[in-house]
Amino acid sequence: MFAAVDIGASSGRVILGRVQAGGESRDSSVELEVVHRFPNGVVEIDGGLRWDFDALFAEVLTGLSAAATVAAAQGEQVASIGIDTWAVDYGLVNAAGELTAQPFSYRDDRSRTAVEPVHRKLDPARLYGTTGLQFLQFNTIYQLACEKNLDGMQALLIPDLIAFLLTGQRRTEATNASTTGLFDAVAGEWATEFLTALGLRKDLFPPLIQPGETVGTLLPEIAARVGLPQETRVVAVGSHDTASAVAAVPATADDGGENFAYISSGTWSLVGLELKHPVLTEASREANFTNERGVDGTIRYLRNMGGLWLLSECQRTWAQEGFRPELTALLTAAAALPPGGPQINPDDPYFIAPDNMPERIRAAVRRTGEVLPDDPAAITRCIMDSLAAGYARTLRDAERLADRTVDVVHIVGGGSQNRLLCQLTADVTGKKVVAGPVEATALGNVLVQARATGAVSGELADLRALVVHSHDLRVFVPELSRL
Ligand code: ADP
Ligand code: LRH
Repeated sequence: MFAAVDIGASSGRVILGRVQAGGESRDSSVELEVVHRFPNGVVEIDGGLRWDFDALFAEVLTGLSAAATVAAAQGEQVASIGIDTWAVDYGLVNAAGELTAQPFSYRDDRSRTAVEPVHRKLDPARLYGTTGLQFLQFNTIYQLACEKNLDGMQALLIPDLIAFLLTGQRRTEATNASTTGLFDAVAGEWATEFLTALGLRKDLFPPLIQPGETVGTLLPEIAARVGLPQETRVVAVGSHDTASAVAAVPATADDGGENFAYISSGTWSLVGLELKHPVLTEASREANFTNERGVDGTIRYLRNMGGLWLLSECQRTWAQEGFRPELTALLTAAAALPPGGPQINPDDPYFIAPDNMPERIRAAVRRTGEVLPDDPAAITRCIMDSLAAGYARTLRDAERLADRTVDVVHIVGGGSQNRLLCQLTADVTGKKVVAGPVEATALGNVLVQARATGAVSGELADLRALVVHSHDLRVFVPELSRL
């Protein structure tokens, strides 16, 4: 069995994965069992929006203990551990190996003011030509420019920081490195000239490691604490959660081979294609597409779009006002409203910070000259219409920029349970939508571990076939009458 530590911006889980490889691929399967779940979110610490990393790491240990207990009860062992989280953010570790502060969240506003100074040293066109990274004000490169003192420090991306505390080994996993703005998309190496240009040490980040390689084995004190043998390996997976999610997109040869698109739908919506080579054209930069690294050296050609953060933040505000609608009931009420209502731009940086989201959405609609009632169902519908319209625009751009035709759109992650969003996406794109699995990220994490330990073999397509065999997927076809 394999333990997947998967922490998103809204929640984390430790999941046990069991992989069975049959002689025929249809006899193979990958099953998950969630052994520990915990909430996550940004918190105000020392005057900044940060992640309570110490609390998250304690949850990881609790989860690994649970994994050890559950596996042992079934007469099995945890063969290895893989870790994935959201991208971009990092913790600073000193020479003694101590985390010097709780890591800043990308939702903190500090990096906005660092964009211009960085661009004065490194022209955005030059940056894009090498990194292929979508401009987002919180990319690691801008966050690092806010650091006052990096002497003797190393920056560890969040999954790498967890792996370091478990094993004592410092590495930077490549799929997540590709979100820093300091990674060469073609060479697959650090863009050291950019580190130098910004006055950063070349060894600010630890050396790269690829998904499937071993980070190390458990430190004795960690092994004792969680009840796992010290030889238990931490294996690098697609440690950027989106890389693991895309690795488990249940695309099949029936989807027209490579003619599938995906939407990894959670706090953010990651909307795009899997390519063999990056697209670094000026047109691609203007459309703000990213070329992040996927498992097996693939390119995740996508746009990071606004996501269900818009809704979860509304829910948080409504709860503070004493109104706690059940999510399914809210979505049903939103689905009953007529189409053609007002829309917002879900990508507007105006929505990044946590603050009265319903009012911010209504204000954004007012600026378009329309009126959105102060009613949770209407606001929910506005979010869903806006997301679906954004998905359609982005997919059209992706097809044009990468010269691909998309036959089917796979929606994975928490948002794949949102029937309204899935149906609207089918309606507005005019394409078949296949929803699920919810836990694609953990599946991608487990499958890469399984392949690393020899439990399964093959290419990404073979790993994806296991997902297709083991999970129920829901199909949505366009209902043009609803538009
Ligand atoms: P992240 O990894 O970014 O934390 P997830 O992939 O876990 O995000 O997705 C979380 C989102 O999934 C929630 O904000 C919510 O909108 C959506 N979601 C969760 N459960 C359901 C459900 N039963 N029905 C519809 N949507 C759901
Ligand atoms: C999704 C995600 C996304 C990044 C964002 C910071 O969880 O990793 O791919 O752009 O968080």
